[in-house]
Amino acid sequence: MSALPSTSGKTSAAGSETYDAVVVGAGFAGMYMLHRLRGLDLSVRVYEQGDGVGGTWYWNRYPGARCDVESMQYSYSFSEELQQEWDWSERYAPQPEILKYANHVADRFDLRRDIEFSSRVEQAVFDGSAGCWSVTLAGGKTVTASFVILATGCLSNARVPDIKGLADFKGEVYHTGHWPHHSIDFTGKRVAVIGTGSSAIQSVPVIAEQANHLTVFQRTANFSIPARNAALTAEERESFRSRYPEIRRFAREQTRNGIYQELPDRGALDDGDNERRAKYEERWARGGLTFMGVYNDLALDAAANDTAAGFVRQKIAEIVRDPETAKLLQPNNHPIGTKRICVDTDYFATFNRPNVKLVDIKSSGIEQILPHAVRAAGKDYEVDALVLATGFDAMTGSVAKIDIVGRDGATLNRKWAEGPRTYLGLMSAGFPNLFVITGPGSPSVLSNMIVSIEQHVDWIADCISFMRDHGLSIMEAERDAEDKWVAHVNEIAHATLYPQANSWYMGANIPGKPRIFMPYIGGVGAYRRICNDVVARGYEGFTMTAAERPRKIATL
Ligand code: NA7
Repeated sequence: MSALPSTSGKTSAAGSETYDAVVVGAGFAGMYMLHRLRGLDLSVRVYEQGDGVGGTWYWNRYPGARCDVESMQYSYSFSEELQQEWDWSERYAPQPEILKYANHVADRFDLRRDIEFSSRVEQAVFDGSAGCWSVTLAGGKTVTASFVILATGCLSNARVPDIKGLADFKGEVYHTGHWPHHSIDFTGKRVAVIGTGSSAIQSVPVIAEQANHLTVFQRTANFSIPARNAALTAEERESFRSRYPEIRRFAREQTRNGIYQELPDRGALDDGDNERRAKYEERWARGGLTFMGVYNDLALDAAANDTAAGFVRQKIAEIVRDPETAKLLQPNNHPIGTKRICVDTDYFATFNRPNVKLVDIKSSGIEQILPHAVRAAGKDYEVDALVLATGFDAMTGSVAKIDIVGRDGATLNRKWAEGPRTYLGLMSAGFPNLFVITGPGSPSVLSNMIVSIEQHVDWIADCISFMRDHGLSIMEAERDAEDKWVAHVNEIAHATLYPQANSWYMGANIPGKPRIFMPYIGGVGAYRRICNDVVARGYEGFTMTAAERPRKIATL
């Protein structure tokens, strides 16, 4: 437990609350950021729009919701006691257990006293002369802070598609990313799921077991690998715990995606057909995201990628009995892995159930929602409930909802209108003392998020500590450094197959959003070294100054 003194902010002469830092969001990023900044004795206020901690795991309560990274690795590493004491029950923890873990962390480190729940940040305005931010909450309250840290999450702005007639539907409507907190019972009902991304792939098998009838509307077929979820044994947990220092270090420093695994040393075409097939079979039997780690060129070489894609398509054909449905479920318009690969439990087999139907809407989409039906592919499908598994305005959506005004009245939304521009995914030029955790231009969603969150939080906390120690109060990304970083992020993305898919990585799921590959694809190990080198070279590419009217951190 933390033995730190209360870090409540002080009230200024003008009557507004003043903090060293405001953190937006109390998910895994916001909670750890609070913990680290408190450790520096800074006054911190966290604003969270939900009424509890957990972020993604607070909102995504749909049936079957689980993390696609294994529990023993999808967990904080900053506290040795925490990682030794917390018992994960399954290989992939279900959402309620991850939420319980988030709540445990909040209690264990006494975080709640500095978090204001049900508080949405609407605006943040930088005051150049005072060298601080004014942060305004829904409801009108304004506080000031030296630093603003956006821990707003990458998949937190649920997208309800603009489908004709949706508002006229008379039955129940749910979005997977905004699921109600009470339990939903589909027993005896006719349910429609729109979308076949990860959220649908996890929820479809569970909903199918409950519903009288389930219709799944598919615009794009997706690749999915069996999770092979199972209860974790005490021995398995112990095997991780005893090797945690090595596992965490390897995941952070040596891997691309922040997941401890053996690293491939050859390409798919370096093996003959039989050998390659045996390797894919072994990974398929093992299950999970590491399927893509079998060879080192699956994201780079179309012919290599085809071998893995073909293998998965064949598996789908073997599982799904109706040949027409099997064909529709076989992805054929993007290389495997270029849309986030899914991890499932019995997704494809669910289409063998007599109460489940797949409807292909590739060519004309959902035509209309009627009061009691979905009209698509020239037919009306009568339903009692609609599940929108239609995804998120990813990476930038939650940032864009805040009106962020930097130097000289420039807004972040205007600056990012043609695509997000950051230096290292951490800061954007013209917006001093504003940090983004796992922002666009960092590995972020291409990685085990907790690894990337911890790296960013530590970097930001160390940076603020450095500034305090050196009497500096304003930090800003240099435009030139930012331009070079944006060019680098683009260049390496376009050396891969990723931009070939209409993915949310590319902003392609949101009409009108610029098509830019948003995350940094260089890998968490390489990225960490770049960030560390920037620090070693005196925060190269950032300008750090004392303010015109210096404000000393922690003694405001
Ligand atoms: P995703 O992966 O963005 O999936 C959304 C799905 O919804 C996808 O199949 C979309 O088809 C479909 N979609 C979106 N809009 C429509 C409309 N208007 N009509 C029909 N179908 C539509 O979101 P998820 O929540 O499943 O997963 C997000 C991430 O969370 C996931 O990658 C994991 O990292 C965890 P499309 O592919 O765009 O044709």
